Amino acid sequence: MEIKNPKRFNWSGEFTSSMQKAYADDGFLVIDEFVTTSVCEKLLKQSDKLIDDFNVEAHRVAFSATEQTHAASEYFNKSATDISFFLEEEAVDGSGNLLKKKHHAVNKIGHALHELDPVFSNFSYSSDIKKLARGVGLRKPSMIQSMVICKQPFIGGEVNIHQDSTFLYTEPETCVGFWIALEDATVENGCMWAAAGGHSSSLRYRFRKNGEEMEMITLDGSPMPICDTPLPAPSGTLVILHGRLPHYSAPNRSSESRYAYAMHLIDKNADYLSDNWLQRPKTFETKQL
Ligand SMILES: O=C(O)CCC(=O)C(=O)O
Repeated sequence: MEIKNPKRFNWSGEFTSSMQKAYADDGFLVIDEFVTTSVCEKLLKQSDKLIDDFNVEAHRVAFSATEQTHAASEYFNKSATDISFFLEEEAVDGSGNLLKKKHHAVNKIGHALHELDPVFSNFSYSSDIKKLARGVGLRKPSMIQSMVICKQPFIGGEVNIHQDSTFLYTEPETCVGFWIALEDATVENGCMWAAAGGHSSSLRYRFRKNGEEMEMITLDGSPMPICDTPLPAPSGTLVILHGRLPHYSAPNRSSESRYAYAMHLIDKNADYLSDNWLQRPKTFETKQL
């Protein structure tokens, strides 16, 4: 496989025509120094504070209930409307006991940070994010999901190859991911890899509700294109990912964590399907982008 280098841009406050072309050609856009060091530090500090307040014992009890998979899927569904904590697979033993300190055990925090946490909310609804959302073609952008992905040292889990529209499906498809490196993401600590141009191929799967259960249905059984482009991202880099773009990240076996903040947006003009996993009651207040 020929390894490609991503095109890289800088943010001048405008979504330029060359950015538009790169996004249309590749299905991703890498913008260096999009977020200042001090803002990255602020978001990291807030992530740390959220983990400080995370009651890991209550979490353990909930997950050691008799119906383990049921508890896990309830916890996952509920995370649409709160700030939940998911643990690295290698951080817990078979009985749910932590094998690591909690600050080194959390895999991800989500999925409503953009609405519920003042620090993340302030950042997520900034004017630059609004401008970019329009730049990538969302006419009525709506932030639907947010998460901090921790990729802990030594045990940071792999994120399997996927297309984001699999999980946040609209008709027509409009999902776009905004991913920000809060720490340096390198090939060594599990940066993302993408299939350049792979957003032009079909959507392979949908993850959807079927009654009380979730299921992954195949829409097109052909293999995903090969992810030929590593996306190393010094802290502060923004990576925009088209909803159809195949991408993944490898496990982190290095001694450096790789914190990132990811937001997923859709266009409100499209239909957000009622069988998507992430559902919010009408009473849940969402801000306007
Ligand atoms: O941060 C990662 O490793 C993966 C993130 C991702 O796949 C996404 O935001 O869609």
